[in-house]
Amino acid sequence: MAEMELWFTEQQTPDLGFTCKITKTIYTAKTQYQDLAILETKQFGRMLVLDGAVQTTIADEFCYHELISHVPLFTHPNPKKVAVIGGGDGGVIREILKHDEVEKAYLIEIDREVIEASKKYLPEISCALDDERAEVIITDGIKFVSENKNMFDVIIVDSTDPVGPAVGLFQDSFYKAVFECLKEDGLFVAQTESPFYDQDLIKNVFHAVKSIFPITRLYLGFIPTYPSGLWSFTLGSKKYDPLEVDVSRIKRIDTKYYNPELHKALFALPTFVQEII
Ligand code: AG3
Repeated sequence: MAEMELWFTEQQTPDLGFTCKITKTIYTAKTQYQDLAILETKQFGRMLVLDGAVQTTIADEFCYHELISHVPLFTHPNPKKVAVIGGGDGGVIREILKHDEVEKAYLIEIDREVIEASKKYLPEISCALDDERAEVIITDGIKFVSENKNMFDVIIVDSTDPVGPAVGLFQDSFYKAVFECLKEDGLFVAQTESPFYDQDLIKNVFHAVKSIFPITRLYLGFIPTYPSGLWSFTLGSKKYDPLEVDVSRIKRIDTKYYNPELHKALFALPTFVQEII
Protein backbone atom coordinates (compact mmCIF):
# COMPACT_ATOMS: atom_id res chain seq x y z
CA MET A 1 0.00 0.00 0.00
CA ALA A 2 1.23 3.49 -0.83
CA GLU A 3 2.42 5.44 2.17
CA MET A 4 -0.07 7.94 3.50
CA GLU A 5 0.70 11.55 2.69
CA LEU A 6 0.15 14.28 5.28
CA TRP A 7 -0.33 17.89 4.24
CA PHE A 8 -0.60 21.09 6.28
CA THR A 9 -2.55 24.03 4.89
CA GLU A 10 -2.49 27.60 6.13
CA GLN A 11 -5.64 29.30 5.01
CA GLN A 12 -3.98 32.55 3.97
CA THR A 13 -7.20 34.25 2.86
CA PRO A 14 -10.79 32.96 2.90
CA ASP A 15 -10.17 31.90 -0.72
CA LEU A 16 -6.54 30.77 -0.75
CA GLY A 17 -4.49 28.07 0.95
CA PHE A 18 -0.74 27.46 1.24
CA THR A 19 -0.05 23.73 1.49
CA CYS A 20 3.10 21.83 2.44
CA LYS A 21 3.74 18.12 2.63
CA ILE A 22 4.73 17.14 6.16
CA THR A 23 6.73 14.14 7.19
CA LYS A 24 6.11 14.49 10.91
CA THR A 25 4.14 16.43 13.48
CA ILE A 26 6.91 17.12 15.95
CA TYR A 27 4.91 18.88 18.67
CA THR A 28 1.51 20.45 19.23
CA ALA A 29 0.12 22.36 22.21
CA LYS A 30 -2.73 24.59 23.19
CA THR A 31 -1.00 27.33 25.15
CA GLN A 32 -2.67 29.96 27.31
CA TYR A 33 -2.67 32.28 24.28
CA GLN A 34 -2.70 30.26 21.07
CA ASP A 35 -2.44 26.92 19.26
CA LEU A 36 1.18 25.98 18.64
CA ALA A 37 2.62 23.40 16.24
CA ILE A 38 6.09 22.41 15.14
CA LEU A 39 5.94 20.48 11.88
CA GLU A 40 8.61 18.77 9.80
CA THR A 41 7.92 19.84 6.21
CA LYS A 42 9.57 18.36 3.14
CA GLN A 43 10.08 21.67 1.36
CA PHE A 44 11.16 24.05 4.15
CA GLY A 45 12.34 21.84 7.00
CA ARG A 46 10.93 22.46 10.47
CA MET A 47 8.13 24.99 10.69
CA LEU A 48 6.59 26.92 13.59
CA VAL A 49 2.84 27.47 13.26
CA LEU A 50 0.75 29.63 15.62
CA ASP A 51 -3.05 29.67 15.32
CA GLY A 52 -2.73 28.08 11.89
CA ALA A 53 -0.35 30.76 10.53
CA VAL A 54 3.22 29.93 9.46
CA GLN A 55 5.63 31.94 11.62
CA THR A 56 8.99 30.69 10.48
CA THR A 57 10.74 27.79 8.77
CA ILE A 58 14.33 26.63 8.79
CA ALA A 59 14.66 27.25 5.03
CA ASP A 60 13.39 30.82 4.77
CA GLU A 61 13.63 32.27 8.30
CA PHE A 62 16.75 34.22 7.31
CA CYS A 63 14.76 36.43 4.95
CA TYR A 64 12.43 37.72 7.64
CA HIS A 65 14.82 37.78 10.58
CA GLU A 66 17.57 39.63 8.71
CA LEU A 67 15.21 42.17 7.18
CA ILE A 68 13.45 43.09 10.41
CA SER A 69 16.77 43.35 12.32
CA HIS A 70 19.56 44.75 10.18
CA VAL A 71 17.66 47.61 8.57
CA PRO A 72 16.97 49.33 11.94
CA LEU A 73 20.29 48.30 13.49
CA PHE A 74 22.32 49.71 10.60
CA THR A 75 20.17 52.85 10.56
CA HIS A 76 20.92 53.66 14.21
CA PRO A 77 24.61 54.69 14.46
CA ASN A 78 25.19 53.10 17.87
CA PRO A 79 22.46 50.69 19.04
CA LYS A 80 23.34 49.55 22.56
CA LYS A 81 20.02 48.54 24.07
CA VAL A 82 17.53 46.78 21.86
CA ALA A 83 14.13 45.22 22.62
CA VAL A 84 12.14 42.68 20.64
CA ILE A 85 8.40 42.60 21.26
CA GLY A 86 7.15 39.08 20.46
CA GLY A 87 9.61 36.99 18.46
CA GLY A 88 9.64 34.09 20.94
CA ASP A 89 11.44 31.83 18.46
CA GLY A 90 14.56 33.94 19.05
CA GLY A 91 15.45 34.55 15.39
CA VAL A 92 15.51 38.34 15.76
CA ILE A 93 17.66 38.12 18.91
CA ARG A 94 20.16 35.96 16.99
CA GLU A 95 20.45 38.63 14.27
CA ILE A 96 20.66 41.52 16.77
CA LEU A 97 23.59 39.89 18.54
CA LYS A 98 25.58 39.86 15.28
CA HIS A 99 26.07 43.59 16.03
CA ASP A 100 29.04 43.95 18.37
CA GLU A 101 27.97 47.35 19.73
CA VAL A 102 24.73 45.88 21.13
CA GLU A 103 25.20 45.49 24.88
CA LYS A 104 21.85 43.98 25.69
CA ALA A 105 18.96 42.53 23.67
CA TYR A 106 15.67 41.96 25.54
CA LEU A 107 13.06 39.51 24.32
CA ILE A 108 9.61 40.60 25.54
CA GLU A 109 7.35 37.63 24.79
CA ILE A 110 3.89 36.98 26.21
CA ASP A 111 3.84 33.21 25.58
CA ARG A 112 6.52 31.25 27.41
CA GLU A 113 5.59 28.09 25.52
CA VAL A 114 6.69 29.57 22.17
CA ILE A 115 10.16 30.11 23.63
CA GLU A 116 10.30 26.66 25.17
CA ALA A 117 9.17 24.85 22.01
CA SER A 118 11.60 26.88 19.88
CA LYS A 119 14.50 26.14 22.23
CA LYS A 120 13.72 22.47 22.06
CA TYR A 121 12.82 21.99 18.39
CA LEU A 122 14.29 24.96 16.49
CA PRO A 123 17.81 25.34 17.92
CA GLU A 124 19.16 26.90 14.71
CA ILE A 125 16.78 29.82 15.25
CA SER A 126 16.63 30.06 19.05
CA CYS A 127 20.36 29.49 19.66
CA ALA A 128 21.14 33.05 20.84
CA LEU A 129 18.50 33.11 23.60
CA ASP A 130 21.05 31.71 26.04
CA ASP A 131 23.69 34.31 25.11
CA GLU A 132 24.80 36.45 28.04
CA ARG A 133 23.79 39.61 26.15
CA ALA A 134 20.21 38.29 25.77
CA GLU A 135 17.53 38.63 28.44
CA VAL A 136 14.11 37.04 28.19
CA ILE A 137 11.17 38.72 29.93
CA ILE A 138 7.83 36.92 29.85
CA THR A 139 5.21 39.65 29.82
CA ASP A 140 2.71 41.49 27.66
CA GLY A 141 4.62 43.74 25.23
CA ILE A 142 2.00 46.47 25.50
CA LYS A 143 2.35 46.57 29.25
CA PHE A 144 6.16 46.49 29.01
CA VAL A 145 6.50 49.43 26.62
CA SER A 146 4.00 51.52 28.57
CA GLU A 147 5.84 50.93 31.84
CA ASN A 148 9.35 51.72 30.55
CA LYS A 149 10.30 55.19 29.33
CA ASN A 150 13.33 56.46 27.46
CA MET A 151 15.02 53.08 27.61
CA PHE A 152 15.91 51.66 24.16
CA ASP A 153 17.85 52.67 21.07
CA VAL A 154 15.89 50.26 18.88
CA ILE A 155 12.61 48.37 19.34
CA ILE A 156 11.66 45.58 16.92
CA VAL A 157 8.04 44.41 16.89
CA ASP A 158 8.07 40.79 15.71
CA SER A 159 4.38 40.02 16.14
CA THR A 160 1.95 37.49 14.76
CA ASP A 161 -0.87 38.62 12.45
CA PRO A 162 -3.25 41.31 13.80
CA VAL A 163 -5.69 38.76 15.22
CA GLY A 164 -5.72 37.10 18.65
CA PRO A 165 -2.94 38.02 21.09
CA ALA A 166 -1.26 40.52 18.69
CA VAL A 167 -4.21 42.85 17.98
CA GLY A 168 -3.01 45.50 20.42
CA LEU A 169 0.43 45.63 18.75
CA PHE A 170 -1.15 47.28 15.69
CA GLN A 171 -2.93 50.11 17.55
CA ASP A 172 -2.12 53.83 17.77
CA SER A 173 -1.81 53.71 21.55
CA PHE A 174 0.89 51.06 21.24
CA TYR A 175 2.96 53.16 18.80
CA LYS A 176 2.69 56.12 21.21
CA ALA A 177 3.99 53.92 24.01
CA VAL A 178 6.81 52.67 21.75
CA PHE A 179 7.76 56.32 21.08
CA GLU A 180 7.98 57.00 24.82
CA CYS A 181 9.89 53.80 25.46
CA LEU A 182 12.61 54.80 22.96
CA LYS A 183 15.50 57.13 23.79
CA GLU A 184 15.48 60.61 22.26
CA ASP A 185 17.15 59.37 19.06
CA GLY A 186 15.53 55.91 19.02
CA LEU A 187 13.77 54.11 16.20
CA PHE A 188 11.50 51.11 15.76
CA VAL A 189 10.39 48.62 13.14
CA ALA A 190 7.25 46.48 13.03
CA GLN A 191 6.30 43.69 10.66
CA THR A 192 3.19 44.91 8.83
CA GLU A 193 1.93 42.03 6.68
CA SER A 194 1.40 41.64 2.93
CA PRO A 195 1.00 44.56 0.51
CA PHE A 196 -1.21 42.29 -1.59
CA TYR A 197 -3.66 41.24 1.08
CA ASP A 198 -3.38 43.75 3.92
CA GLN A 199 -3.50 47.16 2.27
CA ASP A 200 -5.88 48.73 4.78
CA LEU A 201 -3.72 47.57 7.65
CA ILE A 202 -0.52 48.92 6.06
CA LYS A 203 -2.18 52.26 5.36
CA ASN A 204 -3.55 52.57 8.89
CA VAL A 205 -0.28 51.63 10.55
CA PHE A 206 1.75 53.94 8.30
CA HIS A 207 -0.46 56.92 9.08
CA ALA A 208 -0.60 56.14 12.78
CA VAL A 209 3.22 55.95 12.94
CA LYS A 210 3.55 59.09 10.81
CA SER A 211 1.39 61.06 13.22
CA ILE A 212 3.80 60.17 16.07
CA PHE A 213 7.32 59.85 14.60
CA PRO A 214 9.14 62.57 12.59
CA ILE A 215 10.45 59.95 10.11
CA THR A 216 8.23 57.11 8.82
CA ARG A 217 9.28 54.65 6.08
CA LEU A 218 7.93 51.46 4.56
CA TYR A 219 10.18 48.75 3.16
CA LEU A 220 9.62 45.39 1.53
CA GLY A 221 11.20 41.97 1.38
CA PHE A 222 10.53 38.54 -0.04
CA ILE A 223 9.50 35.79 2.37
CA PRO A 224 8.53 32.61 0.50
CA THR A 225 6.26 31.06 3.16
CA TYR A 226 4.21 34.18 4.02
CA PRO A 227 0.99 35.18 2.26
CA SER A 228 1.86 36.49 -1.26
CA GLY A 229 5.59 36.19 -0.55
CA LEU A 230 5.90 39.98 -0.53
CA TRP A 231 6.12 41.37 3.00
CA SER A 232 6.15 44.85 4.51
CA PHE A 233 7.93 46.46 7.45
CA THR A 234 7.12 49.90 8.86
CA LEU A 235 9.90 51.96 10.45
CA GLY A 236 9.34 54.95 12.72
CA SER A 237 12.32 57.04 13.80
CA LYS A 238 12.91 60.09 16.00
CA LYS A 239 16.15 61.17 14.32
CA TYR A 240 17.90 58.77 11.93
CA ASP A 241 16.58 58.22 8.41
CA PRO A 242 17.40 54.85 6.81
CA LEU A 243 17.67 56.63 3.48
CA GLU A 244 20.41 58.95 4.81
CA VAL A 245 22.69 56.16 6.01
CA ASP A 246 26.24 56.20 4.61
CA VAL A 247 26.09 52.64 3.31
CA SER A 248 29.83 52.54 2.64
CA ARG A 249 30.26 52.46 6.43
CA ILE A 250 28.00 49.45 7.00
CA LYS A 251 30.06 46.59 8.41
CA ARG A 252 29.93 43.26 6.59
CA ILE A 253 28.26 40.75 8.87
CA ASP A 254 27.32 37.16 8.17
CA THR A 255 23.97 37.41 6.33
CA LYS A 256 22.21 35.67 3.45
CA TYR A 257 19.64 38.32 2.49
CA TYR A 258 20.64 41.71 3.88
CA ASN A 259 23.65 43.55 2.46
CA PRO A 260 24.70 47.22 2.28
CA GLU A 261 23.67 47.47 -1.39
CA LEU A 262 20.13 46.47 -0.42
CA HIS A 263 19.80 48.83 2.56
CA LYS A 264 18.25 51.73 0.63
CA ALA A 265 16.93 49.64 -2.27
CA LEU A 266 14.49 47.91 0.11
CA PHE A 267 12.67 51.25 0.45
CA ALA A 268 12.07 51.61 -3.31
CA LEU A 269 8.40 50.67 -3.61
CA PRO A 270 6.40 49.31 -6.55
CA THR A 271 3.77 51.79 -7.73
CA PHE A 272 0.85 49.81 -6.28
CA VAL A 273 2.55 49.92 -2.86
CA GLN A 274 3.36 53.64 -3.13
CA GLU A 275 -0.34 54.14 -3.68
CA ILE A 276 -1.26 52.34 -0.44
CA ILE A 277 0.44 54.82 1.86
N1 AG3 B 1 6.09 36.87 12.75
C1 AG3 B 1 5.29 37.27 11.59
C2 AG3 B 1 4.48 36.15 11.05
C3 AG3 B 1 3.38 36.57 10.15
C4 AG3 B 1 3.05 35.46 9.24
N2 AG3 B 1 1.69 35.49 8.80
C5 AG3 B 1 1.09 34.45 8.21
N3 AG3 B 1 1.75 33.37 7.93
N4 AG3 B 1 -0.18 34.54 7.95
C6 AG3 B 1 7.03 35.85 12.52
C7 AG3 B 1 7.80 35.45 13.72
C8 AG3 B 1 9.17 35.03 13.35
N5 AG3 B 1 10.11 35.32 14.37
